Amino acid sequence: MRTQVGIVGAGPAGLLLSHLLHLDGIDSVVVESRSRQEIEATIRAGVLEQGTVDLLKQTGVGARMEREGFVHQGIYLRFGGASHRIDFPSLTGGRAIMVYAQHEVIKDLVAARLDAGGKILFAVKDAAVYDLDTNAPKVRFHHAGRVEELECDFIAGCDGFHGITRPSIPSRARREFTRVYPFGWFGILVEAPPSTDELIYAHHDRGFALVSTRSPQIQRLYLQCDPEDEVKNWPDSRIWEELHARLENAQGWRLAEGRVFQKSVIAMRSYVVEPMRYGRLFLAGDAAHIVPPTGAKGLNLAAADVRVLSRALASFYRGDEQPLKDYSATALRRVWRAEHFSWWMTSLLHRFHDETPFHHRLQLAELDYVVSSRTKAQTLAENYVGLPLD
Ligand code: RFL
Ligand code: PHB
Repeated sequence: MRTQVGIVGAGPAGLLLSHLLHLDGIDSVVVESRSRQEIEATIRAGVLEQGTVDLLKQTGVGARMEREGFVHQGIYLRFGGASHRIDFPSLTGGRAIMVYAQHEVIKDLVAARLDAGGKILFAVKDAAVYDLDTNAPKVRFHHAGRVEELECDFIAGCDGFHGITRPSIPSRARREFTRVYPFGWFGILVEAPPSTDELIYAHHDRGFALVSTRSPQIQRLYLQCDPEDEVKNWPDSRIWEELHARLENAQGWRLAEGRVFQKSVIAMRSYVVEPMRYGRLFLAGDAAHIVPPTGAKGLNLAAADVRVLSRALASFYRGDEQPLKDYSATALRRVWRAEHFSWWMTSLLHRFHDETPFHHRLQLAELDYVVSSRTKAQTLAENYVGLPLD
């Protein structure tokens, strides 16, 4: 098998890259270790930045999102017993966010690729990449009982944080930056009506909590937990007790309960590898960087990476290699901005087990500043809706 760009991983990064390359007339093959059913059912992100929304619309994969997604014009920061709204359009020149689940984006992208005759190989085994420092890098894997070799001009490593492409870069050719947080998130999906019109990020003595949504019938809720915690330690009664305690306040707001039908523990980490390239292997999305979910940036960063990469590859095939040479530096600039924002939101809103009363007061002072200074609120808003892609 031969293609121009071999893409490892059919997450948002790999599928969107394949779609954008196709629009530029560039051929690609996506190899994915899981089944189509699995990737279309994995519950992850929910918030799309304005730039991601615009990109999906402009490239013809935004129709269902426009019908079924929810535009939110702000978020609430809740602390000290009161809620404070951050209004996005007035702080960012009219920008907003879209609540639309990641697996719905995946379904839309898979459908678009397959309708256009695109090649996605699901359920491949033992994928490995070779000859990265030559002009003919290769992906080898098992598929449908056979060993296959895909010869490429370039390989895109879009296989997430636990993938095989990043570790294929010799350790002397990469530098890693990591921070692991001393807490995780306990996430649930609930059959219940919405309790709020916009997301609530709550700072509380018992720990952080977040109220998000998926549809008028399904709500997505998170609460800070021990990173080693397990689902079996959280019967529904304990979940509701914690959520009520962390979210409800004297203003009379009440959280609607419902049937909990999905529970999971999510680790929190910040991670960046530099550079995002080795020879003819280019990393994009979670394969190259991880952010804690507090800033809702992961999927959006993946989209921003592949937009830069698809354009750079298109330039290469038109005879200009410079954008490809600049890919890592261009992408990393946005990555580090999002890393900072996600770290800041996380540090602002969570309880740290080793925190002193002094640190706690500093958090409250910072939160108060965010909701009382237009400049500070604007910093949060412009990062949350996402900085312009260009
Ligand atoms: P993905 O989505 O992990 O996709 C990688 C794909 O590669 C496949 N793969 C392999 N394929 C072949 N061979 C191998 N050896 C392979 N190894 C792996 C995998 O099966 C998979 O299909 O990475 P990608 O495309 O870079 O996308 C990144 C996003 O998924 C991630 O950043 C977001 O989900 C993060 N995130 C959020 N991001 C946002 O922008 N907004 C949010 O609101 C948001 N909320 C979240 C989140 C992540 C969460 N979790 C579960 C970590 C909320 C949560 C709870
Ligand atoms: C979600 O709806 O899953 C979600 C929303 C906001 C975040 C993280 C996750 O910051």
